[in-house]
Amino acid sequence: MSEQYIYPVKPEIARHAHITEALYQADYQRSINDPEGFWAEQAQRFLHWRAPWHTVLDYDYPSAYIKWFQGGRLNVSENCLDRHLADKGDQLAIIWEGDDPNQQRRVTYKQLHAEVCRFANALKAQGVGKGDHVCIYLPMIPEAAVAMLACTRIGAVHSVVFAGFSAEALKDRILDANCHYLICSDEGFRGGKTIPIKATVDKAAEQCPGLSKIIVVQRSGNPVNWQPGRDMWYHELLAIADTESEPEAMDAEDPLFILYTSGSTGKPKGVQHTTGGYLLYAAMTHKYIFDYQPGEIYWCTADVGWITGHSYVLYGPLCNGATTLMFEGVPTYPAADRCWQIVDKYQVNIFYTAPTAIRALMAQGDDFVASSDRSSLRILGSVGEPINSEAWEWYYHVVGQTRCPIVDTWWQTETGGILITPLPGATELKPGSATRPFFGAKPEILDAQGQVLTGVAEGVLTLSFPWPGQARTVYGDHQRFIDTYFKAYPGYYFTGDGARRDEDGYFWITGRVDDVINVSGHRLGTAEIESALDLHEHVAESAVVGYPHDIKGQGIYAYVTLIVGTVPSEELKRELIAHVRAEIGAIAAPDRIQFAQALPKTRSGKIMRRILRKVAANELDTLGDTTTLADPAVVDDIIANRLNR
Ligand code: 6R9
Repeated sequence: MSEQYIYPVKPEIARHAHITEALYQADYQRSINDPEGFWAEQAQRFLHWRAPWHTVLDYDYPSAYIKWFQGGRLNVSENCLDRHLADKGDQLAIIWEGDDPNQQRRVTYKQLHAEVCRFANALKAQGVGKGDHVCIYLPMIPEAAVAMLACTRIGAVHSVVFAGFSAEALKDRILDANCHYLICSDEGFRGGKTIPIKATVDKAAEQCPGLSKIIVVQRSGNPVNWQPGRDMWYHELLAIADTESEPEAMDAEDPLFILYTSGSTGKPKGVQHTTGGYLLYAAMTHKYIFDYQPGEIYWCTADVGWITGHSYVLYGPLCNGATTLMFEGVPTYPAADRCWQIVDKYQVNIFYTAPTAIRALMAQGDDFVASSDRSSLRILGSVGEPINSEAWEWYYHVVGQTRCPIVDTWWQTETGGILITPLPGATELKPGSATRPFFGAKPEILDAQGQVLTGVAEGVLTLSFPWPGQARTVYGDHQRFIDTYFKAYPGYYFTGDGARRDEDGYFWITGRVDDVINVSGHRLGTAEIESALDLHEHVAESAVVGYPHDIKGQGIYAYVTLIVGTVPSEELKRELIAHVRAEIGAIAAPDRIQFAQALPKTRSGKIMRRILRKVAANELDTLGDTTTLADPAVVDDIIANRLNR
């Protein structure tokens, strides 16, 4: 990497930054040499505790036993709301911008606290208690924040399901997490379209006998089906709810939420996070990585249905008493200048989004950006997938006018918060590199045999020591948690990502090394999409791989063999795409479907995905060894009929 690609720290940012290079060096060393002392100090600084902990950390990676701040008691909503009332009661907690540019709401800490207290009481009145599981299927409206915080107030565990998932996917998640309660809206709005939320819930609920109460937020006001006794209006429950609510003092290790994510097998994993460690990690990373300063307007574009929405729309910012912007819509509606209009409208200082959005906006041309002022912007962030240097440079030069450092933040649902990232006042930037570990993070690159590689190296990315935000288990399947993350490389947490470390010790994430693909920053297991396709009556077998896609990062390429006698057609392709949408959701719809006579398999019957990936990427000269194939002619047919050329 030559010098010209290094962007030095900006003195004007470093001058007021929470963390400078000298501080980073000193505190990073301390966080590694004395993790317990370091984290105890942070836990005191960032959180309000009802009772002190007796043990900072107790862990055993082989059995995936991880406990932080045992004995400590605290409440998440109290930390995010009550303790700000004295000095920030009238400050905005949430700025909400509707899909329709003429709709907005401003919610102060006082107002948010009042509504959360009332809704917490409403939930209690419906029988929701400590430890109960509540499914939340809501669009990006302030009530999503209220619902999540109200759960934490009474010690209920939320499982937020992204409102773009289908009824089928929602049903699976309700059943797996054993939710008896669900909170949704009548409808949602996105990009000018109306999304049928309650209707989807009704369909899922048909197959969820345990789901006894559904609370519905009125968003559109259009009529929806109603099952008296089961369905209740949010506003009606609020109207009769008490305003006083004592937060439940939770154990630091009590479950806080479950969030489903894709793995390399077909069944999504309910990643479980706990109370104390997660909140500390979300708050501390938010403050230092975005260099959040009091009074600033902070906007993370993620949906609350993903971990980024949990940690960096809601919990981190609110725990720090920040003003967080929640956007209901999409970056291209009504036009591709929407984000910058919003930045100007609310004088946003910190903007955090995904590379796929940056690439989509870049493709629309600079005029959409140039028509706005954006001088309020100070820090830019990126998350969800590797950012290509072209998109990075555009983000830096065009959006940020070379004024704003970009924090390229690497992390995962399972890590709870950011682990590898630049710090605005400390880190020299290299476009495309997530740079260096955050405090307490000990990334190691291992080779396939599990040997630790030092210096300049490329291999699988692991972490050799716990951090407070780390997930504690997969709900209902601790063995799967062990098998997925702690078995392949004993003594290490295995991320599923590959990485390279350069001569400056900077990390470059190279992408997933398992059968997970990253489409527009969304994690999808290829096995999940295959199972959906295989359910279709005309499908004999399928294999799904990712291929390079200009906007989405990776597109979905499905190879499908049909039941004998089925005639392949464009119409059938459309039907299969619609079928996957119905089974999982629009985010999983294949971009390309290739009908094949057969799939390339080894003699032992394993599909050779390596070859399918190469064909999908149109990299035919690097197909590699095909001699282990049972029938090499199969590949010739697949190459002849490939769609990407
Ligand atoms: C936060 C989030 C996690 C996977 C992760 C990796 C990819 C996320 C990245 C990145 C390169 C970054 N990923 N951030 N790759 N650079 N800055 O996205 O969580 O949905 O669980 O996805 O996303 O492959 O393993 P999640």
